[in-house]
Amino acid sequence: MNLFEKILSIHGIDPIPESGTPIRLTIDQTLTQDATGTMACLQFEALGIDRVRTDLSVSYVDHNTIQSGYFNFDDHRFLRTIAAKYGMVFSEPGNGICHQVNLERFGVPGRTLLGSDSHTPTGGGIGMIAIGAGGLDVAMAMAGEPFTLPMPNVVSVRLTGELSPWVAAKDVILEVLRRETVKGGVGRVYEYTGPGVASLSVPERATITNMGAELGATTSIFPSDDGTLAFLKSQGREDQWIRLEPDPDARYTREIEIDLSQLVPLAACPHMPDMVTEVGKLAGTKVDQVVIGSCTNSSYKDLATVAAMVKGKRIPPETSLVIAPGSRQVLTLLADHGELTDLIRAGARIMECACGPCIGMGQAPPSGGITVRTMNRNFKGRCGTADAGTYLVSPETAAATALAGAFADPRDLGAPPEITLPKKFPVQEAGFVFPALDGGSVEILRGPNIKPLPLGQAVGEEVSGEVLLKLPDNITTDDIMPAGTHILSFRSNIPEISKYVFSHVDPEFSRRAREKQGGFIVAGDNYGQGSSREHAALAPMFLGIRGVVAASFARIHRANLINFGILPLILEDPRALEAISQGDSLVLRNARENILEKDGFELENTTTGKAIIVKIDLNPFERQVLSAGGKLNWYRSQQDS
Ligand code: MIC
Ligand code: SF4
Repeated sequence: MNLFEKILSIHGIDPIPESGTPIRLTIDQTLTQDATGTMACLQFEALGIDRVRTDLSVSYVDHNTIQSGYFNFDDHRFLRTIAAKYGMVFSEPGNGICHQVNLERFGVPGRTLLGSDSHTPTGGGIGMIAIGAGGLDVAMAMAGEPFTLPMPNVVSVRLTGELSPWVAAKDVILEVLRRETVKGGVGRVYEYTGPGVASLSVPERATITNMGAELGATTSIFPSDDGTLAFLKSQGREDQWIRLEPDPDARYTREIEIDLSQLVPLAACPHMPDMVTEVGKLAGTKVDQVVIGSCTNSSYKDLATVAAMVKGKRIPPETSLVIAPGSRQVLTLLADHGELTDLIRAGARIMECACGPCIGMGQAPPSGGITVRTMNRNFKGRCGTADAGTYLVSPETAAATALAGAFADPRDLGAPPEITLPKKFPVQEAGFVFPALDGGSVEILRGPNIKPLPLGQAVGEEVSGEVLLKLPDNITTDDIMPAGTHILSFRSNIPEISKYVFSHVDPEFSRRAREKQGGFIVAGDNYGQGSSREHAALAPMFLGIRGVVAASFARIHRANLINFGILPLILEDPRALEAISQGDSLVLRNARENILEKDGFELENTTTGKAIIVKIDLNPFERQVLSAGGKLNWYRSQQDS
């Protein structure tokens, strides 16, 4: 068995089914974050269960900590009180980014983790099956329901050799993205194997599994070996270690080989994480801003390396250097060891331990500017400035670039600094609130921005409407439901946030959808790539969107569409897109019967008179959920019957 299969079998999935077969995976741990967690908690509450049924559920506040206005603090207070009531651990604002903190504090090899954030696979760095999902799926997991997914194909990424000086884990995943592309991972798990694995620490492995999300993969995973034990020891959790490796004769659907010693510093260019080039080719191009942090690259080693590189130097005034440490533990260490002072003296701006600039929460670059970031996504506009270009690089390349004020290959800087990792990391109680055994008497505090959950419509005899928007390939959830300081404040208020659906693509979309009382969206390949935000389905549902007709869908977004009763219709022949225009009227007759029983059917374009053949690739459970108008409706109908 390969490692992924071994963990499935520990969780009762035995024998291992053919790829594509639905599997029901029991979930040991969940994580939620504030931007998706308020909805997940409202959904959990709607299930009517008195306490979470996982081994551990942690509610993090890390995305929206700006607190401009009462909205965010209201959300935080709601999350703190609902966590206490239902038995979740609460991680306070300022305690760090969910994935970094979860890895340090709670990650356990061989366990399963479901998180309402697409970068949950960070946990694969410590040998967990860690999967990102919509908030409703995570709420169901908190209620003890298994998570259903099609059995993925497992690809082996065989690592040989060792990284050369100045080449980093980030360059490994950028190389995988260069080869596999942003849609190459759909339906796949990337399992890292081979002799090169031992040379990578757990935080380095986590950088790689984190950004596996950009491949569209179900998850990525590393074995649990001596390096994993060393990491757990440093966190005072060695008792949670088990050795977990693939069998020597493990089978994979495909093998990719990467010789680590051949890699060079790489950068993903605007506006997709797979537009990868060598940093050397960009050398000399002036940059306005360098941002170091995010769940991909803000471990102690990452930031201590940056501090050592800038120590005693001055960042040029035309370039802004921003540092966002990944966790309170990392920040504490930087402060204790004096690296924080080195960063401050070099002119860096120090941010709170949170997602911050990664999700457009401040630190937007200047108009037409170039921002170089250690983050994982560079979608157009995500940084907060529509016409800026974001490049994704390693912390080493970012620091070299900040020092030069222009793209620079760190290999030109001589020998890299030697970073000694502490034997023990400071494990702290500050920042966490652990729940009491009985939360029955806790009062949940809700502010006026927390609005009730809207529900979807059951599918009737006919689903019809106008094509409200026609879009190209690779539309991201940042395109569908943008984030940023203003919009992110409305994650608990669907009527308000729905005004911003597609606002960066077509500012008139929301108004048009309301006027027409809903309709269809038409798109190319990989529709909905990127985040797990279910608001990208929930808000369109609120506007009356009944179906998306696309050449293909990204995994998490497809699940979110089904969860909220929006039909994910796949074009049998993507060339049929040419025959559909914005403004055309579409009708699906015998809708209920088709959804419940057929794999393919006709959608009529009543404007052109042409039939469009669509497929609907659903398992029996998804058919029930869709026809009920979403998972909550379905769940309630089960409780009533
Ligand atoms: C992201 O990186 O896009 C986010 C913000 O973390 C999202 C979650 C969200 O939109 O709240 C994700 O990756 O799932
Ligand atoms: Fe936060 Fe960015 Fe990571 Fe998303 S990708 S969890 S916004 S740091």
